[in-house]
Amino acid sequence: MYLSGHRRAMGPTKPCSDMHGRQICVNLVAPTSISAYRRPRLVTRAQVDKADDHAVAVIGRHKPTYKNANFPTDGEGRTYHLGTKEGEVAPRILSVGSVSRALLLSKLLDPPTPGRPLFQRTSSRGFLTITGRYDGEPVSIVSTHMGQPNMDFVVRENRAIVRGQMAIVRLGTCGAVQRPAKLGDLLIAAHGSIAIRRNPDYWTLMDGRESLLRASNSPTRNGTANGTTTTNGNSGAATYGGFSGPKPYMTSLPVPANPQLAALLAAEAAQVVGPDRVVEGLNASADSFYSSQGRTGSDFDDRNEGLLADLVAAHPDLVSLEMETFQLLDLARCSKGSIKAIGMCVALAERYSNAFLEYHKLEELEISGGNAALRALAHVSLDGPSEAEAETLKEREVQYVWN
Ligand code: R1P
Repeated sequence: MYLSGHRRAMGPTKPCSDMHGRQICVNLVAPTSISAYRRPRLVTRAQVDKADDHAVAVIGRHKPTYKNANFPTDGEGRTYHLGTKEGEVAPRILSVGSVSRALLLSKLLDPPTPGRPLFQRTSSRGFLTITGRYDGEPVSIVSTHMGQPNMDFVVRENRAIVRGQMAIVRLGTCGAVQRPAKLGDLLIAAHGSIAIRRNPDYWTLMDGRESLLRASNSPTRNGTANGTTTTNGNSGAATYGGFSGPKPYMTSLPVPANPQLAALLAAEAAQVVGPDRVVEGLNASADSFYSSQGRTGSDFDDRNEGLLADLVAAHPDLVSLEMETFQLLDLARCSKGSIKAIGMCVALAERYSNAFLEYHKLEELEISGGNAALRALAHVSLDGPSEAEAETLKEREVQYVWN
């Protein structure tokens, strides 16, 4: 769609494509004529034909028609957030945080045949999927962005459009929680992952608790108020002068990683960077970068000063702290055996020394980790679709972008 009627009033335009790959134009700068210095009026793409010269369409708000509120897909079978459909995503997926990491690691894929570039699609929500082959095996690289809800989209929407068993490896960045994990190491969640969640009830109930605490400290009562030292921690409720209440941060029990994929990945990683740069252990995925990872500051009442120390005391094998692996492993665990998953992260920060990796070193480590992850993905054994499923696929003539 070309908004030619509005080009004159709105100045230069930038050509780009909409989510269907159709050519559209976006106005870039204010108009040059004095009368046209009026603030442009935003209209939806549906209204653009009736709009005046000062209107500019809100690009990207136009979505195809979705059916099924329970699991929305469009008329082509494309998922709601990732925008991919059957045949575009391989059963072996490398999930990475950023778009730039996905683009970088796509250079490690087998060179595409001339005139047939790698499949690449960016959804309206910014999820990028790149599909090609690695060591001859079809693989997809998906930029997952940040946090557990985004990992949930990636796992569930890809599961819905891929047939047969799947393998998903996350390659991210993380904080190294304790030695032997150090800056630049590849930390593998071979012992699984716990989740850390901030508990808003702690603050909601704080007033009531503090009055209980004051009462328990009063000279008319016996006992010691020990609540002041138990604002953080990993298990059980905090005690306030004999009254127990919720704690500011809650941690889950560990969920396991796939042992076969973990062993493969550890072996590949050791081969790429050397065994002394690979550490296997437990991961923790937090629901935020700041308070739930024990980062302190004075702007908010976070009550997290002892969080890291408590985590380490409760989990001596804890090595990495990030934001997505738990969701991946939890969904794989609940996938009825249909997903094998593991997470590996480059240690970008040392939480115990407060050191942060020089950013220019990150790309090299992403490539090392990417090579190890892609090798593990390409070589892990997966069950194909059942006979009945294979039959339906043939009947439906699904087109695979890697063929
Ligand atoms: C925070 O800066 C982000 O970096 C880490 C965290 O898990 C979070 O997503 O991983 P990625 O580098 O994969 O995004």
